[in-house]
Amino acid sequence: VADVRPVGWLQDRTWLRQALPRRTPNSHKGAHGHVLVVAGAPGMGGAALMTSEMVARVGAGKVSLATDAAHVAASLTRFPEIMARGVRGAPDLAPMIEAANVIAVGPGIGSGAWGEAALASVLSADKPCVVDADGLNLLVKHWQGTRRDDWVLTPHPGEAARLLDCSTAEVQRDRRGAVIALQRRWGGTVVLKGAGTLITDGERLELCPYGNPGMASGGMGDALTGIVAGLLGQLGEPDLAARIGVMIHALAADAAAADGGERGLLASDLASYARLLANP
Ligand code: NPW
Ligand code: AMP
Ligand code: MG
Repeated sequence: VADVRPVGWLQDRTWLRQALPRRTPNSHKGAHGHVLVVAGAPGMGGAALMTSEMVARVGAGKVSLATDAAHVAASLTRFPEIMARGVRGAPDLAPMIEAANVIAVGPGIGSGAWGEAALASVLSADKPCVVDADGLNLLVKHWQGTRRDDWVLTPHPGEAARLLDCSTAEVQRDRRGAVIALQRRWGGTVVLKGAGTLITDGERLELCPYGNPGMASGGMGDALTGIVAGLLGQLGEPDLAARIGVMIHALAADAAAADGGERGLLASDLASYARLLANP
């Protein structure tokens, strides 16, 4: 793995315009990815809504949400564009997985039977995916030894410690070593979150110099998962989606904090800024 490179390229609009080209005049929703979000066990409906909103706001053509039935009405009220369905188990989920080309799994799925069954269905489908939050905790429990090229894992330092079987303090003492170790152990692209987020696919290692402590609030990570999955649906390249997604997320938070301050910054506040940044 090369040395950490600070990323300056997001402000290079030419580069970003090439990476996120304008839609052609005759483009249609089928050409921009159908992302399935699997999120929100009982009590965690907010995680499901924040993740799926961001998928839509960075431009995915279609967004489906598989969640606990109790969250469907709230989702339809807030985001009628999102196809939300209450799922009880694998038979409900299978057709939704089949219809999607990218899956985001984990925010608020809990560590119970619902989350376990949902993650098993997603991983058996062999589609590019973003795994976050409780999805990562379940990897530790049931999928030791699994490596995939086509997933993006987005642990915060606590989740990273569980994935590496060490303490959060050890992860934070050597974040570069930790993200490299995570990638070697689990494969794919790994995003180690927290101030100075690191991203590696095993070859390139990048540091996000943006973001602010206002982001230390519930739901921020769920928003990132949605942004990365929405970009993955359009770009098809996990590493590129992760790198651009992390930068859009952090820069959106910086813009929102510049407008209203860091204290009280909400994950939902990022949506309109993320949309602007996704249209370079
Ligand atoms: P410590 O205490 O330092 O050892 P958890 P969660 C550490 C859902 N949500 N720097 C720290 O560990 C999520 O999607 C739903 C250093 C901390 O105590 C998940 O599915 C919401 N350490 C689920 O809740 C909104 C850091 O990790 C521990 C760190 C549980 O997720 C909220 C916490 O991690 C939430 O998103 C850092 N930067 N960051 C909703 N509205 O529905 C974290 N740690 O135990 O995995 O709990 O992250 O809250
Ligand atoms: P999560 O802990 O999963 O909700 O994710 C929190 C998100 O906010 C991650 O993308 C972190 O990188 C970001 N974040 C949290 N605290 C900070 C901070 N102090 N500076 C920059 N980014 C942060
Ligand atoms: Mg999280």
